[in-house]
This record gives sequence, C-alpha cells and structure tokens, in this order.
Amino acid sequence: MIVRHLKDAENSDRMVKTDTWTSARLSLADDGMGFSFHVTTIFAGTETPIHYKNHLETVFCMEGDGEIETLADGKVYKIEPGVVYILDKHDKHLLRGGSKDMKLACVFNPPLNGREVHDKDGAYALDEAPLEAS
Ligand code: 9YT
Repeated sequence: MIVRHLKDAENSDRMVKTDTWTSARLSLADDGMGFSFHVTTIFAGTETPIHYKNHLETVFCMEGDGEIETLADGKVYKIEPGVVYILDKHDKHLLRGGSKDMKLACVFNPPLNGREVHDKDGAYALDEAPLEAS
C-alpha cells in the first residue's frame, strides 16, 4: 500500500504551480493505478483555457466557487462544493475561479507522469518524464 499526506506533497516536486492554479500530484503513473489523483487549487478571479486532448478528467469541488464554460455550446455551469464535472468528450473549456479559491479533487486517465503543465492548446503531453523521487 502507498500512503502520502497532502502537506508532504505540497512541499515536494509533486507540487506544480502556475499563474492560475496549483496541483498537488498525490498519485502519478508510477503508482501503477491506471489513473492519477491530484488536489488542485484554482485561484479566485482567474480564467484558464483547457483542452485535454490526450486525457479524460473527472473533477470534484471540495471548497470555494467558480464556473466552467464548454466552448462547443457556450454553456456555463456553476461549480460549488459537491459538484462533479466529467470531461468525457475531451471537452474544450474555460475554467474560472470565483470569489474564493476553489479546491478540486481531480482524476486523470491516462495518469500524469510528473510535472505536466498546459501547452499552448491547453493540453498535457503524454510523454512528460516521471518525477526523480516519488
Ligand atoms: C481542473 C483542472 O484541470 N485544473 C488544472 C490543473 C489540473 N487539475 C491538474 O494538473 O491537477
């Protein structure tokens, strides 16, 4: 069995930071689970364009508020604690932080390898190197 603590992940190279979000990568491909599991913070008042062309993602909101706009149809969905959204169609979207930072639990299939950040299209590459020590 593998046991980790969020606080330890936040103080290691499992913690990935950008201008609009942070992601504590609690479980990655090298755990052999077939998915990766992250705790993400979306900063209040930000907008992030995302298009996971290579991955499926499920996202559960634990704290804070925000919204997601799916670009194919212009629909806007409110995100608040208890909401789950499931990007089953590699949906291109805008993710917006609301009045407070949003804490999200995120699962990726296939699993992320390490320190992926969005490319110019809002996607993650499939060939990122694994972390050196995990
Ligand atoms: C919800 C979302 O996709 N936010 C961007 C970060 C991502 N969840 C990650 O890498 O953990």
